[in-house]
Amino acid sequence: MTKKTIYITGASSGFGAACARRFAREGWRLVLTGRRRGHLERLRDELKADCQLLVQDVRDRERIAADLAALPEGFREIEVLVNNAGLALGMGPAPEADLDQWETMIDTNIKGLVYCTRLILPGMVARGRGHIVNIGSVAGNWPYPGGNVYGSSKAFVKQFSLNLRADLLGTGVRVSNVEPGLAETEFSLVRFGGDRDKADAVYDRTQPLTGEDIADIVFWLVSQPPHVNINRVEVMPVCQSCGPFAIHRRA
Ligand code: NDP
Ligand code: 8X3
Repeated sequence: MTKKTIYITGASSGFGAACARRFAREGWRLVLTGRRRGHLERLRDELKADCQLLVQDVRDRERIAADLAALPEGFREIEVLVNNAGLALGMGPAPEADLDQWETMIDTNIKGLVYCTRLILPGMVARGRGHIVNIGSVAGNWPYPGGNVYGSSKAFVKQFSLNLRADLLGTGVRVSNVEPGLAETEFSLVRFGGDRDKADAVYDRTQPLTGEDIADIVFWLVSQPPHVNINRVEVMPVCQSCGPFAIHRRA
């Protein structure tokens, strides 16, 4: 049987690396992208799978297009795109936020995801099959203090996923949005600018989701029969829930 190809953005750590491990175990061919060459190379050596690395920034649309065009035969027919690359930067209130950080989140979480989708989608449509799995977040569904632009970028990802489904009606191409809550990856370390204590405090005395939990969900989505499209999956660890609305009371 011919191997199927999965293209995973942000495969150098966290959910992306876990998805790479899961699909490699299932015998898939992999295209793994990210900026950190060393991380990707170590993962490739570990996986011992049919694997192409694209060391690239999802914000660089020309580079993505050129890298896609240069993929060797056998890796070009992408069956599944996991739009996973993304980040949160900072968690301060909007009036004090750093505009550069806001711009980086918009450029990565929204524009990067849109570029990969637009560049890979036509091949899927031409073949009459394919699956785009976007990694959204509970932050796109529920507001929280300091979630400002990060949460809004994930709300975009949710609506873009649903709108893609509308556009892709009749093509055979599936779209799903995975919306995780608290999960332990490098996410918090990145969010807090490398501050290990702050990052560890996020997961202190909790049992968060893991990259493997998310990879299992992605694999399950993709393994559904071709006539089944799971539109959205929102998932939290049991230790996480929703809070009440906040009410400011006069002194
Ligand atoms: P990690 O920080 O562990 O992984 C993020 C990945 O994104 C890395 O591989 C990183 O690769 C890649 N990435 C970031 N910026 C760019 C860029 N400009 N170009 C290419 N790749 C980039 O975090 P997670 O695994 O947790 O995050 C994966 C996704 O899951 C993100 O979209 C995140 O928003 C989302 N998410 C995370 C949750 C969590 O609590 N952990 C919960 C809900 C959603 P590199 O640095 O090598 O470029
Ligand atoms: C990551 C989950 O709650 O930290 O998307 O925003 S949260």
